[in-house]
Amino acid sequence: MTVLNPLIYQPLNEKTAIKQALDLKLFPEDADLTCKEIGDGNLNLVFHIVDQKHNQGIIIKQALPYAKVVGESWPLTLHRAKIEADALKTFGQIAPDYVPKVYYTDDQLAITVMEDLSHLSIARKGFIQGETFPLISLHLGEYLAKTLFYTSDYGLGSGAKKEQVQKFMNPELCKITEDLIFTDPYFDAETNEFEEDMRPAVEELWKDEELKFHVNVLKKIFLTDAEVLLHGDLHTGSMFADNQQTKIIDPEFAFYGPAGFDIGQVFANLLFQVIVNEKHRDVFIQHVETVWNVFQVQFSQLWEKENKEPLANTTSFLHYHLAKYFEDALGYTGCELIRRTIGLAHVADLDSIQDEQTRLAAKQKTLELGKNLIKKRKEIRDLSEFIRTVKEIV
Ligand code: SR1
Ligand code: MG
Repeated sequence: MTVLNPLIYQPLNEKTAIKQALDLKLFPEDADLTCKEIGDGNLNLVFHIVDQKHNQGIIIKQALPYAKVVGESWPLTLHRAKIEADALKTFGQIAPDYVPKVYYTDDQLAITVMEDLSHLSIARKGFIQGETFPLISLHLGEYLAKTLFYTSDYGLGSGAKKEQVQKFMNPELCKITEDLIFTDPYFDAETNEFEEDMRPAVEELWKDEELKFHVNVLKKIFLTDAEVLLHGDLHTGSMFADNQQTKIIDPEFAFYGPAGFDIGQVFANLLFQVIVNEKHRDVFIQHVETVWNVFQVQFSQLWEKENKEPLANTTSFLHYHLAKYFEDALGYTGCELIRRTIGLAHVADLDSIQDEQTRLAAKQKTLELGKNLIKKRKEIRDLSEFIRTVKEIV
């Protein structure tokens, strides 16, 4: 339940956001500040403040006490702003090249003031406009290897890791994921959204007992396997990129969960482009391959060099982990493909397709691929089998 102190918390507007920036002395005294609210996500306000005189900017992100995508009828904890700020700081220490700098945080106001990344594009928007961001998969593989290793029992030591598990308890945001990814798409829930023409495929999915069993297993792993500190919402709308740089933003869903969840969300959101982007299909298949290959190599190096558990440092135990992460990742890839197609919070990769037949055909494929990956994740034993499964359906 969200408890607000109205004397302290106030949603900012473009004027008060500028005042906040001035009070914090984040700009020179002679700055000429303009501010625009640019938040286009599902939950928060985002103010872009620019000093036109010195051509410098900052971002002030503020959590709203409700989910913006639905409205005030869906109250949501402001504590997520602290989780996000703490996660940005943790990930920023581990993988500084890939995380925006945090300049200031205020838990009461639920604000995080951070680096202006407006020279980059949101990866999803860039992809839809025809960009491929050639280095993004290498960067994502490295980001995943570092964040998932250094926050684990093996990278941190079990005592320090337990302190982190406690710090990143995030029950309200986890519940959103539990409902929207693992529950609602599998029955006739009010939150679901799909075209009437999709109904036969959706009703078939609701009746698929084998699929629902596997989704329950994946949900159970999500609920109980506190392996690593996850970003928790690692889709391509949470990434800024250009041809040289990648920055990962928005970790308000961060919590200790199964490593395969972040990897699976990355796979799924690249696979939307594999499905819809005929021109660059091979590039996006390569992106999926690179994410896993780079992750695997770098995670293995960290495992061998930095492992805090002497007895755990064996090749067979490393392979046990990589196999588990891969299997889980395939399952979570499938869950993300399905929820973004028929659940709440769709993706523009699919919904911006103007031609109805093309759009519906793409959605049939995301559902088909999603179901296959969830059910067959134990049989798909390596990357080449994964890519073969993708190609068979696409
Ligand atoms: C009510 S929040 C809906 C979705 O937006 C966020 O970005 C997460 O993906 C969440 O599931
Ligand atoms: Mg987000």
